Amino acid sequence: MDLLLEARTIRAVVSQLSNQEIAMKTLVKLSAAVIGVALSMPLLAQTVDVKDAWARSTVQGQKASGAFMKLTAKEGTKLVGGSSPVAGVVEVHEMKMEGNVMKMRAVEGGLDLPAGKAVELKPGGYHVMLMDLKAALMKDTTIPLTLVFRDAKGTESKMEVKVPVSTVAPGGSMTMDHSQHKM
Ligand SMILES: [Cu+2]
Repeated sequence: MDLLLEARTIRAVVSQLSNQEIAMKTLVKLSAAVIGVALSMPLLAQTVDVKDAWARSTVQGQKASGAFMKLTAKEGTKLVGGSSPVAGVVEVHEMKMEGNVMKMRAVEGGLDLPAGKAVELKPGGYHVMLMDLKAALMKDTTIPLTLVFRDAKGTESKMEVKVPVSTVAPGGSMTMDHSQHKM
């Protein structure tokens, strides 16, 4: 978990710089470096398999978006939160019909990931909510996203994933447009 501590330290240092634009650019570069190191370390324990991750692109001024993926835990755990240098707040959300109104809210206590069972986060259902976006999420870029898991014993672990930004789900199926969703 040294890499995550390093990322946190970098973030703390960068946040102290006065010029926000320079800070953001530096942060993006440093984050890329940290991910590069993480990917080159295959021995790092991966207890949750992340597949088909993507985040929805945003337009300038849009403050929120969603990230989607398929998660399969080796041992039962919960997705309890996350963080990303591109967003001020990252939460695990679910969307549900209440009467005939689609409502979104934080998943209390975290999203259950039963052992060996794929759990899909997708538009209109569970999603990782990216709020207080620092810049528009541009199509065909990738964003770093740190997922936070908590196992049955209450031990937290983190995993950093690179999430491609796209306008639609990979495969291009018809999906609900998250950008229309009012906070
Ligand atoms: Cu949401």
